[in-house]
Amino acid sequence: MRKTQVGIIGAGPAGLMLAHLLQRRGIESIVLESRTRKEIEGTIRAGVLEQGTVDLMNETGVGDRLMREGHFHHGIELRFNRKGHRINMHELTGGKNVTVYAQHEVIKDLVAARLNQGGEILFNVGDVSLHDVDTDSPKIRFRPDKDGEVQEIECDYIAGCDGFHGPSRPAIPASVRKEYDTVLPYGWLGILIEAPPSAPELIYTNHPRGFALVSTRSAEIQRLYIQVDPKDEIANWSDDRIWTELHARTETEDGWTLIEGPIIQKGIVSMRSFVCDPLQYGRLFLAGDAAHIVPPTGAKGLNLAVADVQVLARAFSHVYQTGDDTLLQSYSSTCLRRVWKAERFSWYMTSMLHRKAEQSPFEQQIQLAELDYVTSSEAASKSLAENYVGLPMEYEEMSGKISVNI
Ligand code: FAS
Ligand code: PHB
Repeated sequence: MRKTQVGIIGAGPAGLMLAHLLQRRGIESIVLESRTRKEIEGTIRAGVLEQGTVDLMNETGVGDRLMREGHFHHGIELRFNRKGHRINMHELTGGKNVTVYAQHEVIKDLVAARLNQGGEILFNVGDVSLHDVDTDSPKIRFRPDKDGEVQEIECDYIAGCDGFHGPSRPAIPASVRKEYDTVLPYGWLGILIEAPPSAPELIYTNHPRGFALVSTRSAEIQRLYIQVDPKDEIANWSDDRIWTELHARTETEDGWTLIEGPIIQKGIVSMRSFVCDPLQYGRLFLAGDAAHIVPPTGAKGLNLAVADVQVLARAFSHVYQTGDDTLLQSYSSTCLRRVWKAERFSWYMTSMLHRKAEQSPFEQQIQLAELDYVTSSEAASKSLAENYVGLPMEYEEMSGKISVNI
């Protein structure tokens, strides 16, 4: 039977960043991924990295391409009543930014670093299951290449980084798990187009026809979203119909226009807010989407995953260095403080910008008042800015209860 110190299920941002942070601390891990390398490096998902995520990638030697190819944004625009209002986050947060750099590019950088350093990623595995997670020797069983003979890895610990639909969260007994789950009445229809940017920064719009977001991927590829019914199907959306909605929802009284281009990818994602509590059970630790989901409006999903594994890597490092598992025992409570603040912010941005089908005139006025307030009050815009660029990490040892040198 194979052995490793940390068995990691899932090669998304959580699993790959955890493996990378552990490798730098001399802690051995094996990453098991159900898809192929080509598939995970081609999955179009998140686009915005918080300052802390960018800093971590640079501090740990995987930020070179990000610094060359990323787009550093000092602000965002909130657009309502056909007018744009810029939130200068750089100024409001004492110099922090967000960086637009696609999630699949982060995945490519982390996979390359992992393999170049001789780390192990088992791609295309099948039938992954977790066993004995409440003992000192938890195990992962799986089939290599989807249909090989079942193999087993004995671990000191297991990190469940397998996303919302993976097997790790269900390995925490239902009697132990408390799940907070809200499916939101909004979907996002996202497109990738071949065109130059229409604006220097991201534009979030609140419009009677629904929310729209103008984002970017590069000087040649743009990422655009419109709010749709989450039950709608992409087959109902011709390119013309998508452009009609995008132009209508982003129009301004000074005639700003969205630059069109060939649509090279389109799809609809539904939206939910979800938190599992606790994030740990025995020697199983959940991180990222396996533990929590946020609506994408606040651009938090990927960044929360990275924040979780920063806490987890420090806790693993501390226990291997000292034998003291205090940080491991407080992993869930430490992460959940940040998770709930990100849930709050994502809910706030989503509620402020999306139009419910049966929205009352009063609710519409309250939304517009919130937008007017957050774009005209320094205190309110500072609050939005500090959440958008990413709240500071909070580690258990900051409470002074424990000193850690990792
Ligand atoms: P991930 O889901 O990224 O990774 C989990 C990995 O585990 C996957 O590679 C999966 O193949 C693997 N896995 C699953 N089951 C397995 C099994 N049984 N065995 C082995 N491996 C298994 N966030 C934003 O901030 N902005 C966005 O615009 C945005 N858009 C999104 C669009 C979509 C369609 C989705 C689904 C999510 C989006 N998100 C967005 C959220 C997303 O970026 C996640 O927050 C982020 O990927 C979380 O990273 P992980 O926790 O690593 O989970
Ligand atoms: C994206 O570019 O995919 C993106 C940007 C900002 C968000 C969500 C998604 O809030």
